[in-house]
Amino acid sequence: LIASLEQVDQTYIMVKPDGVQRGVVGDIISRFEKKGFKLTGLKLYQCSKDLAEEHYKDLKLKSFFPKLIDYITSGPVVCMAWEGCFGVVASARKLIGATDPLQAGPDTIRGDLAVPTGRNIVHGSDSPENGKREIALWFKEGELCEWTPVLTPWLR
Ligand code: 3AN
Repeated sequence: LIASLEQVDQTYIMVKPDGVQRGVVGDIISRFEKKGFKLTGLKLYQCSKDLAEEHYKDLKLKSFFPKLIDYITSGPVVCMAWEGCFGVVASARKLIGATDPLQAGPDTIRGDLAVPTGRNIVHGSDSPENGKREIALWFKEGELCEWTPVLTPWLR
């Protein structure tokens, strides 16, 4: 347990344009805060088509790819970097719920707040490697903050 607490991972979480439009940004941030993960980056951002395509490059051959890019660039998103002990990436995906919100469990973000897969309001990295890649893609140097949680140092 001690060893796994020492290994720190990062995950990139993004409230998609529908989440911003629907006013659920605070609710979504709150779920990660309450879980005990550490916020290291946060911004409201209108992304370019190029950035959206790079972010979703693994889905380039999917039939829904053009619609996905239109959706992600349709308005501002909220970009977040969250840090936690080993397991933060998978745990964040549990909080988010299944890709298809109708299959997502109750008490998950998508299960509680979304209906169609094409408007599933939030993104979360699917591996620690992609967490690093996506945070580097969406944040510039100087936009991330290293800080020590004074009140809950045992959480990480
Ligand atoms: P997740 O976001 O749960 O990791 P991925 O990586 O398979 O799921 O898909 C990335 C995004 O592509 C989804 N969040 C969703 O917005 C969109 N997407 C995935 N599958 C479909 C689909 N069948 N139809 C429309 N959009 C989809």
